[in-house]
Amino acid sequence: MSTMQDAAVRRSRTPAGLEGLPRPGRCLVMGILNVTPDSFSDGGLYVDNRAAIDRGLELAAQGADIVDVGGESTRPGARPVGLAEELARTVPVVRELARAGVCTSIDTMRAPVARAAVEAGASLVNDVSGGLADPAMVSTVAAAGVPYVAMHWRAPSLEMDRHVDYRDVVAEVRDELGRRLWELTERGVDPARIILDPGLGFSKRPEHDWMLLAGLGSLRQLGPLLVGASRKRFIGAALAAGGAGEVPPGERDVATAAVSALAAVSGAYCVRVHDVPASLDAVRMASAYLDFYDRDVDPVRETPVGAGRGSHR
Ligand code: PMM
Repeated sequence: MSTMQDAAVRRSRTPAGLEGLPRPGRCLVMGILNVTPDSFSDGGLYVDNRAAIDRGLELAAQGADIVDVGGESTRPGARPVGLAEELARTVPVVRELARAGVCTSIDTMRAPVARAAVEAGASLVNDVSGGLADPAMVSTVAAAGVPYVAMHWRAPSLEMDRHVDYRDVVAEVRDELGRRLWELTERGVDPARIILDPGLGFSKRPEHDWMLLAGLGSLRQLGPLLVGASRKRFIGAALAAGGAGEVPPGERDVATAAVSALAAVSGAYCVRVHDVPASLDAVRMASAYLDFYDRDVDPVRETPVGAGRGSHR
């Protein structure tokens, strides 16, 4: 086969896409919009609804395929917000962005917030608890019929750092995600709408995050993957390697883009990031690279992206 034919085959094997989400033929870029006073890197910047809407429009103009609106910080140790407060922070922002034609997702663990956001126009529910925090979430997303991100999660923010023991983090996260997938499907969520997420930084030490990133090829066998590495501690720690402590969150965007490229080359369906332009360039480079990837050298990557879906469909 010629190189160009090779490239065409490769192109045809990029993620087919999920119903209702953009299909640019490369790894999607989800822009983060935290409407919170206390998120770890952008808390307090967009607490006001107007400022949040403007930032969401800016993320979309920068090329975000999806804008992810969240009203509750999930950083380790964060305290939960009241339901009314979370609704007030997120739903008007989702409504306004959706009205402007922006593909929007809602980052919530609460069924009533997911339901209200979908009614306001959200195209996807992003639940860091994978349906474990609110017993009503699974039936809510099953009824809503929108794509659903189920992240690997072991405990609420206040306790997550007490659940970081793994013998083989990739195998355990794969098993735990596999069980979530089975249960979600059993309870009526369309498997073709499920995106899984290894949950970097959630009940993980920095070395676990790196192992999971390096193990994406194995996790991908379960189905499409979202990777949320942006500005997280494991990046700050790796940048400071050789020195003391961590590079601060605001100085982690270039490194985040590098991780986005690695995730995309490993077959991630979507990366969730604060700085959209850098990661968009990164996933475009990954896509161009994959077009000419020499599969003879690495037959593992030959598995078509999303092919693993057959294992749960
Ligand atoms: N990380 C955060 C929040 N939401 N959602 C998914 N699906 N995956 C993640 O890794 C994830 C998430 C925490 O980061 P932030 O405070 O910067 O939003």
